[in-house]
Amino acid sequence: MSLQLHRSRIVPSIDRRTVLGSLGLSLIPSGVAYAANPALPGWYADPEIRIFGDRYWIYPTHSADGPAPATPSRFTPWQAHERASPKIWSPFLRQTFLDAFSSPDLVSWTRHPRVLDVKDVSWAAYAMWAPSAIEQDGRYFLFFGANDIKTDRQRGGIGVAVSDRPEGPFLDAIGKPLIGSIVNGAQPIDQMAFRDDDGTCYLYYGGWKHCNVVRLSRDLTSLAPFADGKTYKAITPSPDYVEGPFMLKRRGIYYLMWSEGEWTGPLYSVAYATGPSPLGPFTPHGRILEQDARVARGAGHHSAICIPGTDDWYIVYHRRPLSETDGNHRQVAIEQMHFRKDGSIIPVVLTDAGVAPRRLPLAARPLSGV
Ligand code: FUB
Repeated sequence: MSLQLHRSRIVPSIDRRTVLGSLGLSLIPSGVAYAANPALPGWYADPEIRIFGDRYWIYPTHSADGPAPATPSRFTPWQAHERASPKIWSPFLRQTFLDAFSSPDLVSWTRHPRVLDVKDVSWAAYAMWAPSAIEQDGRYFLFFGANDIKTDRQRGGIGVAVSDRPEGPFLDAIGKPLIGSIVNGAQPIDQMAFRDDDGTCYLYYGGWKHCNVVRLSRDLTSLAPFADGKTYKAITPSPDYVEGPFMLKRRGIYYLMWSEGEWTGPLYSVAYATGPSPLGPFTPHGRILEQDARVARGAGHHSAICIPGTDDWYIVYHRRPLSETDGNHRQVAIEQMHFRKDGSIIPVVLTDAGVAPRRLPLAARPLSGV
């Protein structure tokens, strides 16, 4: 089952011309149809954008309030037992599945419900968060967080699921968490899979103000030690780092990005650092995405994509409408992201207009992770 959504509308082009003109960028002809922001309908957060074949894919966290899932997942006795803990914040009990969205042009999105469900992950019971998808040898791997673990005594952490198709269904690949404990102070959440140009895949992850990176095995279902024998490397790039790491590579420079602030509040934001290798060392350069009192608050936990064969970048992130204060009321938005000549990132302008339709070049299959 899928739901076709078309959210484009004609917007007054003068606004975007003014904004882009102030950035020294080329003008856009008037009358162009843009996707409205939010780009996706419903409450979703932590969006990761990917290109698979000729389509864009967004894998977000389901981010609704309230005590129960909209449509109940089936629970085993163990899952039901875990869910009965009074310590769990009720909105997290709704997060028993992940939806995905696909689009040929960044404007018209098709919803693919429940690409992953706790019914197919025996050790996951709630708080399914921040999916990260990557293709390897014709199969699709979805890394996800579950159970919001606070101690090593709890079962949960980061899992990996696999499917033959980007729309799933994804099934648990190893029957247990891939990372199920707290290492270097990092809560095992907010994973992001990145493939470097040499084919090596890394997983960046970490909440609680600590960021780790691990190397993935060739089949992406286990951790492969680094050359020095270590499996986990602490790479927290800044004292302000909180969670949501994202890695991109441009012109040989590694950009480690992350979210700062409290995700339920207005000040949530995105900052970045650069380094000469996937392991750093990383030099912080400050924030590039934050609230705009005229548009939305709590802008953060993002991902980014480069159109293959170009230097055109898009950032996908979540934000809270000005009318909302509920922490879980988060929506997914898309903007263009621009680099200066010196490689630094120009702070992103939050818009209600969104982006113009952008089809992928034929046979777009990027080698690197994004
Ligand atoms: O969506 C659940 C959590 O909120 C994510 O793991 C954090 O990054 C924050 O966005």
